[in-house]
Amino acid sequence: LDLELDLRRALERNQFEAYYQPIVRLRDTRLVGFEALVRWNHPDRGLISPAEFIPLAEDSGLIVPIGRWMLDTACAQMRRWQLAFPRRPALTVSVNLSARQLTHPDLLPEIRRTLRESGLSPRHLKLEITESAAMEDGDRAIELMAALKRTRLKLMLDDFGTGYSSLSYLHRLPIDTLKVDRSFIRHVHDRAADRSFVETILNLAHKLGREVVCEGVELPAQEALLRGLGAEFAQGFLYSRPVTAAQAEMLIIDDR
Ligand code: G
Ligand code: G
Ligand code: NA
Ligand code: MN
Repeated sequence: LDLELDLRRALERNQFEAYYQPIVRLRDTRLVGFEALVRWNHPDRGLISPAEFIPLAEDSGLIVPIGRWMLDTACAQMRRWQLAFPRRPALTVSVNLSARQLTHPDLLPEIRRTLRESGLSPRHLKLEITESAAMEDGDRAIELMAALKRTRLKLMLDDFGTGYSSLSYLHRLPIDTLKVDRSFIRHVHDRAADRSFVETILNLAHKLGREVVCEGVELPAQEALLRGLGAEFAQGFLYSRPVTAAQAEMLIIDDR
């Protein structure tokens, strides 16, 4: 369709922009890093949400060059911030990987190249892989994730709770962090069943030695409850919406 043709040209026309959403440590709500989220600034249609064009990019294979651009952009940006803010050396950036990218033969060499060219240390890069992408090609996905781990970067399991991964599969995945999907956070403060569900995920994650990011935190009541349950990190509109790099930089400066 037209949109796919436009998408094909969007990279060379510089129409993508990286937005950044803060991730905070719940203990003291200090900034620990950002999730990088792509935006498409379409000349006629304005800003198009990735929810609209990522599926198209995946079907057409365009997700591979778009993903490469995102990885380059996010790593270079985080390296610039580390140089500009030497008192914040631990900040990390997370980049989303779709199933199509995970199984692409060039993924590992591309990531090594990006790290080398940007000068970013791998421990400051996190890759977000959805539960469904991790399960799509079971054993192969585990092998790829293990290879990624050998480059010393961190892996996060995204949208956790929305897929159907078994406990034994979860146990085998070489991930560092679980991101609890925001659908479970929405009523964590006012529905006992949702609180029990999140509590169980937290117990499970911690027994397996994984840390947890709670997505979609919008209310102080949700934050207080999650802190009480021992969740390490949170992300959501309570802290900030996804913002431009310039606005994200102000958030780093304001974080004391
Ligand atoms: O930013 P927003 O919350 O509108 O993102 C909507 C969806 O698009 C989310 O599921 C998010 O993970 C996905 N998404 C955003 N940026 C990227 C990206 O760079 N690569 C991939 N594969 N998915 C992305
Ligand atoms: O699938 P993924 O977890 O990557 O999705 C990220 C998406 O979630 C982005 O589109 C972002 O705008 C959205 N998002 C981030 N924080 C919140 C929040 O607190 N509430 C809601 N409703 N959406 C959020
Ligand atoms: Na994500
Ligand atoms: Mn997510």
